[in-house]
Amino acid sequence: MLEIVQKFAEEGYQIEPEALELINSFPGGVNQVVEQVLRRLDSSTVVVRAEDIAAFEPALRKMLFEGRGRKLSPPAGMPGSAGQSFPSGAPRVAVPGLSPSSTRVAHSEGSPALLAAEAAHAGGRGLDAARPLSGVELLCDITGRSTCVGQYSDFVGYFRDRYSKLRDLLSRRINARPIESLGQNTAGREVSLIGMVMEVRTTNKGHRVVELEDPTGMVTVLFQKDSPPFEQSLQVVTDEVLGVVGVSDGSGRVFARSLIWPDLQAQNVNLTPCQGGALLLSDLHVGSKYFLEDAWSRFLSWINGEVDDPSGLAAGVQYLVIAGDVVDGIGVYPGQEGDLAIKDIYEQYATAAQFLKEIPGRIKVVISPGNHDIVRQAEPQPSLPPEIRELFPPSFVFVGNPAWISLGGATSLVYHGRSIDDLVLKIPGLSYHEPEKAMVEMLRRRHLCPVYGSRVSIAPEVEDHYVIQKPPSILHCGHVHMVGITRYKGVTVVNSGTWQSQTDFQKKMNIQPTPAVVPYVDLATMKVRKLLFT
Ligand code: D5M
Ligand code: FE
Ligand code: ZN
Repeated sequence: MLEIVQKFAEEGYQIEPEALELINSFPGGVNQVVEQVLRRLDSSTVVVRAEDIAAFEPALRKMLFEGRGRKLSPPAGMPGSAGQSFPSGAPRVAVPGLSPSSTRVAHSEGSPALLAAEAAHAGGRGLDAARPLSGVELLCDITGRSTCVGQYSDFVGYFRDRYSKLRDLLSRRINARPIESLGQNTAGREVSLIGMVMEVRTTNKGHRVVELEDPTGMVTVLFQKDSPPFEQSLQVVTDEVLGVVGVSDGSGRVFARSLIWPDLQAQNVNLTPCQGGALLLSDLHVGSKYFLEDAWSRFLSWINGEVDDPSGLAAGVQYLVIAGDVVDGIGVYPGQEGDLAIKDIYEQYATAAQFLKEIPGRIKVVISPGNHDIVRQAEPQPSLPPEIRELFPPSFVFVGNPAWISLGGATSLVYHGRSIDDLVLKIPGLSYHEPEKAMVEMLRRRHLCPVYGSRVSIAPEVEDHYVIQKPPSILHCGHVHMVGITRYKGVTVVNSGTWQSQTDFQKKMNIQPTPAVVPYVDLATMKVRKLLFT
């Protein structure tokens, strides 16, 4: 019993005796149950109550027995409504994000020179370094668990799960009523609602209108031009789940007074003791003419201790995580053949394996796929298939996209980041040049891909794997080929750039990559440094 209390205390939670009893009543390993409960708890929880455990009970039992762990009522005509199948084929070190321009210093013989790097973890961690965890653990991904076939009912189920998970998070912040209860008797009264955004538009007079839906009905929410939440309402995107407080007119309209995103609590302090350093990479694009082999060699020389390392960081690296686009793939975009140095995708992976084999064996390597990799394009994506994995050293860990992993106890949410394309397009003020800002929007919305059905095709799985139910210590994305680092309410937010120089296509799109720059995260302090191998 005491051990369980201690485990919760270490994660910053108190636990009620009734909840303890419930945990003990599960058949199977208590440790496993505790671990699963901790994964599912929201950081805003202070005291873990019996009802919290009860809410997780079906999932926990399933996990224990199985050995592991309109949109809400869709209108006719939406994808899948006719029952068709879902298309599944289809160092130099610089201060992170805090200083917008990092000074460049010429590197000597492949050794990354150090500049500066002080972005202390807001909450502080490593308070109990006496019991460090080690190793990589996959906490959750889609691999082997995809069930959807793209039927109408799958879409309804998917959106209901998205709604209910996000409503649960918002319910901690507002006490909402069902939309169906907004009858005549509410005219002139203040009401609170939680709904999914069906539509956003601007009226001729410049007011913003948001159509919100919950499982009981729909309502039109008006953000008047001169009202306090008007500016915020410009950031609203379709399919996200929001809270609104406003005045009902009793006939299906609400005049908004405030808008509430699920967001994170003010400060998420993760007290899990972690040690070592993690290198965050993505978008190697091996096989592309633009893959920067020389820079990669400099990186390998550094990580293998073959060059001077005044920072002393190389020796402390324990983890290396790749957030997708390991290879350039084939047929990903029109005319790609002209950009390929290796035209066979298996050869691309074999070459990538050769490059990655050079990483010292003590470093745990994790590989998650992206939109150029050889897995289904619909997300969530499973991990790379066995015939590809066997090209790599057996110690490598292959996970899906997105994936929750633990790096010696620090939770990292790894997502390739294709939704950044949609966020940049839809949210004013965001740009490819500051991908970390788009990633903060994911955290505010507690969702990796708030906009449904745009650039990213999300398979309607039973569960919405994109809801950020518990804040991770690290949110790690790639895809946009630009390094971006910031910290948001205790979460270390990193976009890990690329190893591919600017392609013709990116030139046309005015995308200026920052290749061969590797973010290094010190897991004890959550300080991030940029190592430059350019
Ligand atoms: O994506 C690399 C970068 O190129 C990323 O910023 C998105 C952008 N990109 C990729 N494909 C497209 C299309 N079709 N339109 C606009 N922008 C795009 P990567 O996935 O590595 O190719
Ligand atoms: Fe890429
Ligand atoms: Zn990509």
